[in-house]
Amino acid sequence: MSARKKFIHVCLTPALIDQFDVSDAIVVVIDVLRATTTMCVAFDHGVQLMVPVEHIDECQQYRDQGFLIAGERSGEQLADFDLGNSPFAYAKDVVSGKKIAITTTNGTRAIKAAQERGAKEVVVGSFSNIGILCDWLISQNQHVCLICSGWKDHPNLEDTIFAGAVARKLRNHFYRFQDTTIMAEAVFQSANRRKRYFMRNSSHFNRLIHLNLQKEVKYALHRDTHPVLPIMVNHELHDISKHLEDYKAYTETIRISQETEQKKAVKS
Ligand code: 3SL
Repeated sequence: MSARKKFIHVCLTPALIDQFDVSDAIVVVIDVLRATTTMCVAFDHGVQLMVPVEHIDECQQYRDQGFLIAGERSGEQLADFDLGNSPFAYAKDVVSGKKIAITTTNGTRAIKAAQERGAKEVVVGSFSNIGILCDWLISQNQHVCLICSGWKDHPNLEDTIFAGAVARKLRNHFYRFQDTTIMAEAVFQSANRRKRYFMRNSSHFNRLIHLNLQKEVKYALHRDTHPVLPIMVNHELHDISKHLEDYKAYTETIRISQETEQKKAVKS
C-alpha cells in the first residue's frame, strides 16, 4: 500500500450513480440477494464467462450463439429460460465450461450502469467472495466505489449491509469520505452476527421468503464460500482469481480474443 490513501465511496442505488465520478475508480457491484452471489457460485463452478444484459430480448438472442440464458424478474425465473437467479441451480454439471447470458431485475442493470458511467474496472461482490475481493481492492491502491443494486432504484438493507462489511474491512487503507460509507458501516455493525434477524422486515427478504426461498437467503449471507473475482472485460464477466498477479495481462489476452471473434463474425 502506498503512502497516499484512496477514497472508498458507497452509492446506495444505481439511480445515484451520476453523482460519482468513477472514471478513476474500481466499481464493486453488489446484489447480495441474489445476482452477484449467484455469479460467484457460477464462476466457482467453472462457468467460462457470463454476459450481463439489461433487457430480456437481448438476453434471448444469446441462445443462438450457444449460450445458456438466465433470466429473473421480481424473484422468479423467466419462462423458457435455462436458468433463473438461484445459486442452487448453477451446479457444476450444469454450468461448467458454459457461457451464460444473464438478465436480472437490478443486478445486471447496475453492472451496465457502472460501465456506462465509465468505471475504470467493474467487479462483482457478495459475501461469498468478500475475502478475495477486499484483499484485491487493498492491493490495487485505487479509489473504490461500492454500488448497491438496491431494488428498482431504491436502496435496500442487504446490499447496504454488505457495502458496510467491505468498508469495515478496508477502513485502515482508505479514506471514508462520504457519509454513505459511514452509514453503511454503521448498518453493518448493527446487523453483523444476526443479519437474517436484522433483515427480517426488509422488502426483498420478504419477497424471497414469500417465494419460499429462505434457503437462498441463508446461503447468500455466508462468507467466503466462493473465492472468485469476476471482472468485466468489455461486455463479458471473467474470473481473475487465478490471475491476480498479472490480471491486466490476462484481461488483455481476453480482449484480443474477443476482437478476433468479432472479426470472424463480421466476415462470415
Ligand atoms: O434484482 C436482482 O438482480 C435479483 O438479484 C433479484 S432476485 O433475488 O433474483 O429476486
